[in-house]
Amino acid sequence: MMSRRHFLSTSGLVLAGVSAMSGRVQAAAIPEAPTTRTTTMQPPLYPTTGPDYQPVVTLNGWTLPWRMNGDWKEFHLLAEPVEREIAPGMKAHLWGYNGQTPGPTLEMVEGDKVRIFVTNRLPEHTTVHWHGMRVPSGMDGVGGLTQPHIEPGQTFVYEFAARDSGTFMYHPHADEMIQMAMGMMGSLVVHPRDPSERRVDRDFAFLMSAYDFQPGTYLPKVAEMTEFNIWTWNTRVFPGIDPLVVRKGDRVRVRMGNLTMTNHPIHLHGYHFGVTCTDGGWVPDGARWPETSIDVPVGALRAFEFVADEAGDWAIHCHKTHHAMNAMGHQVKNYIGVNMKDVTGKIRRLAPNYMPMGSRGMSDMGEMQMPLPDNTLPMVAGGGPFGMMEMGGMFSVVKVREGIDAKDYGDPGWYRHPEGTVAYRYAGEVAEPPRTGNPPSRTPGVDMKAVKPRSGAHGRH
Ligand SMILES: [Cu+2]
Repeated sequence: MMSRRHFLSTSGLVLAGVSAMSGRVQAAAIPEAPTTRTTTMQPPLYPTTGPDYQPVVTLNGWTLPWRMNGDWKEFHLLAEPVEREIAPGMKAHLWGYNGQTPGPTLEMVEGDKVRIFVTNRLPEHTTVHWHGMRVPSGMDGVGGLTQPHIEPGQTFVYEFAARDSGTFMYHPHADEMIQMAMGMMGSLVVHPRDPSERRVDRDFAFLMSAYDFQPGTYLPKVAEMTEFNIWTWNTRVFPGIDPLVVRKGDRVRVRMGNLTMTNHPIHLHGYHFGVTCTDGGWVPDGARWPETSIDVPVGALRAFEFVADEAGDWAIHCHKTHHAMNAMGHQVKNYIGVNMKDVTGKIRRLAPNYMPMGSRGMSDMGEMQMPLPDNTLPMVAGGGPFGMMEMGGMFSVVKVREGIDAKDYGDPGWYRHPEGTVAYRYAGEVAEPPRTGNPPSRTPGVDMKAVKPRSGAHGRH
């Protein structure tokens, strides 16, 4: 049995030790937890104290304001249920931080002493893991392993030094499958202490997450393993994802994290970029390699950089074609070349719920006024300056423009191509190409009326 006196002295020692190390704070000193529900990209948060840096811009998101308390940089994260518009026409009931999913981006500077208050307003316990950050073991946020879980209503305090600059993220390490399938995650960026080090003019950040929504519902299926149908950047899909607006000549960095359960090869048009950062740190200058697509593995972050010397509207998207597409795209049968008018009745008798893909391809889908259930999105959407883009999901546009302001991230509209620089229609005659060998047995575009069933195919005469 521990005597009261012994207890006091040991706990006093423990407290003194922690206090010397961490400056443990009183409950009354908790900073505010700002929240927002807007899905509009918030302007970058320029530092007002400490070293200068070029802040990141979070697609359809924001950076969490902090306060200085002595030499501690203090943040307050609020884990809570949120409502997120995935794109105009679809809202989702998810979990996140400070009114949003993903949570606000946390920005700090290499060497900062950081104190992060985490208040749990979820219906179940949680923790926060600082993915990629080198922190003391007890600050690593693995529920049950390095700390007790944060029960509903409780507030925990994380304290560590930001040892390395780079690209990181935060997410729960408690009931991971459910909490990440519900949208709990956020970006975390540590800027170099020397402002001239790895300086860029524009620095974009987003996290990839995937959801499984039955069309017309507001809650995702959280136990799904493979059949996700909403592929998002910062819990938004095209055409709801902010463009990456860039001034011509800017040095641009794009930081991406992957908290889905599959890899995403992210492809940028118009540029060759250098892969410059992973969650393991900066790629040394001489080891950077050129790419136009960078595969972001599961549970990893990648950043690439390029100098925006080519004006234009440049697509940036996941190269898995099903990931640049919204819900309902995956049960589709292939009816290319089939005259649907004649076979619709027959197919409906066999498969009452078939998805009537167009007989010319998927481009019909965006234009068709398909009756959709409430609160869902067409499989492909997005009107462009020349027509429908037949895209959804993980797709956006890097808009490089001459002469915009250094701090202007507003959508400049579609690119106005210089005269004579757009692919154009040839107005002359096109002769039948000479061919060798046997003609194909079935030509695309064949009318089903002309396809005679083989006699006896169904055992009848
Ligand atoms: Cu993908």
